[in-house]
Amino acid sequence: MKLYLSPGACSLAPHIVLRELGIAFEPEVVHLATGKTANGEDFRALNPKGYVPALALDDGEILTEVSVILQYLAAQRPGAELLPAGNGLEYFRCLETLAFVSTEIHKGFSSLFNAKLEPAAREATVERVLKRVAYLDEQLEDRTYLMGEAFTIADAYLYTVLSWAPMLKVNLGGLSNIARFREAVAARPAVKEALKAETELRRSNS
Ligand SMILES: N[C@@H](CCC(=O)N[C@@H](CS)C(=O)NCC(=O)O)C(=O)O
Repeated sequence: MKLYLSPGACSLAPHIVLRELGIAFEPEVVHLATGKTANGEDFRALNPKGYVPALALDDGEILTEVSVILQYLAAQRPGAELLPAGNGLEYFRCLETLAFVSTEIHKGFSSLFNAKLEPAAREATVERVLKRVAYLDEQLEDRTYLMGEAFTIADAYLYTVLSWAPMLKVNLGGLSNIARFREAVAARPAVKEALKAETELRRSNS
């Protein structure tokens, strides 16, 4: 497999999950501004959406959308249970959380990257995103990870998007369960490896 990524972007979530699952993959940096990959490939020809992440499967198929790539990866190693097994409520709870992170938090943060956002709209967006993050802070009151004591794909996703908070000047101070969650995720060996690899990829591709 090949993961098309941009260091520090939402592609960090599948990057973490690939390492959590021990799946062999090749990282390929995409220069989003030019649409070229580090190898000089035309990224938009591979993925007309033009954004990362994109996962190239061994048969040449390209899979996109963070939440779907994460589910695909979890399905490759069902025994690892990064997505609760079966068709029970736990499975749907995890998908519910994944959708919440994607549509309420990822998309909220994404709009703050828009330099043309007017101050009032920015303020309203920050307020809305913080309300959503505060909801997760409450959920995390009695647990280490979003679904309980087991790390899941939803945690990799939430950790990734929350890592943008300082850069976007979103103050997560006061959300103590979120702070504990971020520390717990950051301490995982696969997460440390992914962050180290992305730092090196950023350096070697700048
Ligand atoms: N709906 C997509 C959004 C992906 C996305 O927002 N990617 C950002 C990086 S986090 C990106 O590549 N932006 C550049 C662009 O849109 O051209 C998903 O969930 O995967």
